[in-house]
Amino acid sequence: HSALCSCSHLCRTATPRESSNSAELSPFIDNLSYRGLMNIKLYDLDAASLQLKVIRYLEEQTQSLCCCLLLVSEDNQQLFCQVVGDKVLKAEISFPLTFGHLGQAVEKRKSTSLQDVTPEEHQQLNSTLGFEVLSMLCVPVECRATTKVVALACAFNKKGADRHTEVDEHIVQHCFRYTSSVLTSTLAFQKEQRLKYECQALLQVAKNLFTHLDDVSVLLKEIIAEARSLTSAEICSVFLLDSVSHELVAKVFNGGVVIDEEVELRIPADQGIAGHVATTGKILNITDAYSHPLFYRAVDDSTGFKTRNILCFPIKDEHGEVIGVAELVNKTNGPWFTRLDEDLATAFSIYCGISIAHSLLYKRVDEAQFRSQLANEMMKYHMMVSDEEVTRLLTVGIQAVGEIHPSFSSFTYTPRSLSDDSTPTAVISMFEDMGFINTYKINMHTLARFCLMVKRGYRDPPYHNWMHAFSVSHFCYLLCKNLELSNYLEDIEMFALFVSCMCHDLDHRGTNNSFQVASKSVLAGLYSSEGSVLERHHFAQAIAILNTQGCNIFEKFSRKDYQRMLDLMRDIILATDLAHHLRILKDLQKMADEPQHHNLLLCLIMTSCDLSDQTKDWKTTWKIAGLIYKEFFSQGDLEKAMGNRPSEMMDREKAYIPELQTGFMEHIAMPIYKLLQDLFPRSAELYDTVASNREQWGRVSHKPGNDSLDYLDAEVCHIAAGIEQHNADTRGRQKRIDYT
Ligand SMILES: *C1O[C@H](CO)[C@@H](O)[C@H](O)[C@H]1NC(C)=O
Ligand SMILES: *[C@@H]1O[C@H](CO)[C@@H](O)[C@H](O)[C@H]1NC(C)=O
Ligand SMILES: *[C@@H]1O[C@H](CO)[C@@H](O)[C@H](O)[C@H]1NC(C)=O
Ligand SMILES: [Zn+2]
Repeated sequence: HSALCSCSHLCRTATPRESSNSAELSPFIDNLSYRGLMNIKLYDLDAASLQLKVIRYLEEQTQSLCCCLLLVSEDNQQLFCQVVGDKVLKAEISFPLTFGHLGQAVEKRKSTSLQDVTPEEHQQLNSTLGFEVLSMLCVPVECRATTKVVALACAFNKKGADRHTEVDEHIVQHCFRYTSSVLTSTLAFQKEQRLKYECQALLQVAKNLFTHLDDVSVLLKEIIAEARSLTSAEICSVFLLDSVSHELVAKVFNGGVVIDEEVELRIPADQGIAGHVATTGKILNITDAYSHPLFYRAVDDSTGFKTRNILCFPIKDEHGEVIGVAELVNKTNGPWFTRLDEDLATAFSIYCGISIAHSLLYKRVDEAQFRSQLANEMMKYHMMVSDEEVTRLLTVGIQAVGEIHPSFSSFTYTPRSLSDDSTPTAVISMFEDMGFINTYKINMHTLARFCLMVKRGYRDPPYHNWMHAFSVSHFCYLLCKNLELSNYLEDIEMFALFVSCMCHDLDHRGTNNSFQVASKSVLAGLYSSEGSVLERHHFAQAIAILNTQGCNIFEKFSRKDYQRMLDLMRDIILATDLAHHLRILKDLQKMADEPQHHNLLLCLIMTSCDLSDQTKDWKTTWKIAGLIYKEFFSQGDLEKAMGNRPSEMMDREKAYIPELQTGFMEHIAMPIYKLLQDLFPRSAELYDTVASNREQWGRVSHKPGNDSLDYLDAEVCHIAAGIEQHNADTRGRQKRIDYT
């Protein structure tokens, strides 16, 4: 799963479909096909690639022209389809689960064939699939853990026969005996990614809203345009409540701002769907407008619109009073608005409410302090961790570190090899192993909630995401275990280090400090006068999390210790600005004679944790470079879009990665681990690995052409070829290539 291949599109085209040679189908599922099944690597795939593989396997094994998976939605209301045969659909198809016999196949857990469906359903299948369906077999797939039906596996048009057989059914069932759990977990992951994306979209919206706080109509237009695109609605409108006349006034109608007061559309605040929502304050999700008693048909008749479905939600102020109503009409990529859309709308209505209320109150808002308060309010809603999540994390109990991996405590262990899901458990194991839980009497629920909140506080840029924070924290743990840091540092300093590692890049946006200032971002507005803009924000976010109900892992501290803890965290997190590191470098070099200087030592340790990817094997270092430059280049793209010239390192058309990496390692990374080695001779192996990685970069850059790099293993070779290709292109300055 290389960095180069993280784009699933590339992966798909990189695995060409082999033509299936029509080997005779064995009446029994023999060892061979079992092994065939095991040979397709199912882990580490995204949902689409996984489905492609499973479908291809089913097509070969059941000798079918085409197969697909109809997935059952979370709320059991819909079937949806993302992949048909070898095609990943641009937009997923979905239909109600009550849809004829396929719905029954799910409900009754019974396989269905073409003979079972009505001619209308047959017709519908033909037109959806784009070919004449001659035979069909749809087998329900159960999730082994929950025994819920999670999908229907469908095979169409058996080759050389007019129908599928019982053997085919067995093949399908057999296939999912081994793959259903991977399938369900991948789908769950996909859903989580989508939620994360949507949350980020919301935060982005919140950010945009700040710039329009002075003009309520523009603000509303902005809000509704976002709501519309997030939920895929055809039409959108916003009504604000005029409490004097008790009417709803259309401020945005059909996507356009209503400016002309003359033609303002006003409806009584207690009539129709919008009126109902305004009165009850509850969201209304109407799947079939014409059959709904509240739907007022006259508007459609006069405008010629046809309304299929509606999602109408209240907009409330901070005190929960309804101040308006938003209406989304006609879901474009599905039969009606889903549960997910409702969740989005609910989150949205809170955001809208807060910004509208402020906008109405304060005509002009430019005070940084105020904006920051606003951002924090939004943050609180955005980041809520549910009790269930906390309970789920705690039910497994505290895992011993050796159980996570036998070499979990060794410098050679790569924490990034853990799955995202298992990182919170691992963090708790490290807390336990370092004795923090015991020493500081940390409540387990508080700890679990804190960890989940911190994880959630990270966005998803290629490099500065939670996985980075996790691996940095793990390295801190390694130093603690292997260098006996407790001989040098106080307990509370060690604790501050570890928590700071977890929090040190919170809410990083994938762009650097100069970019914040150049783009006049909200953060720059808040902190640019003090320098280290991002680091100050990371620290502020850490404090915001500690201040959130049920998250303060320092709650049992004395007042004095609490203050000490926060001071330490601030100093340590601010030290992650490399500019700070370079400022104190001279002092660090002097420290070898005077290791008692705790503050300097903490800074050095923090920086060595932050750059610790460089101390891992070459393959890891290489992959991480891919992620870092992916992030740099997207900042470069933004700078170009703003009309600025990015620095060479950020410019995908100019950067020569091996040279940049060599420079970085020689001038920044190697001196750091050298210093560490001078202070702690036991850390010598770290310096050695960094130095050897630097050698590797040198070899990449001096290798002429892009022929085989046989000193690397196969996978790295593949990545190397990508970099070589990139470099060749860069040198030739002929062709723009996406490194990632
Ligand atoms: C939204 O529609 C779905 C599907 O009919 C229904 O189950 C759900 O209860 C509706 N939600 C609301 C809040 O009306
Ligand atoms: C809503 O969807 C229906 C059916 O797809 C379509 O005929 C109608 O024009 C749409 N309504 C609007 C307002 O776009
Ligand atoms: C941050 O980005 C700017 C703009 O591309 C660049 O000039 C600068 O060198 C970068 N700073 C660091 C510390 O990487
Ligand atoms: Zn970092």
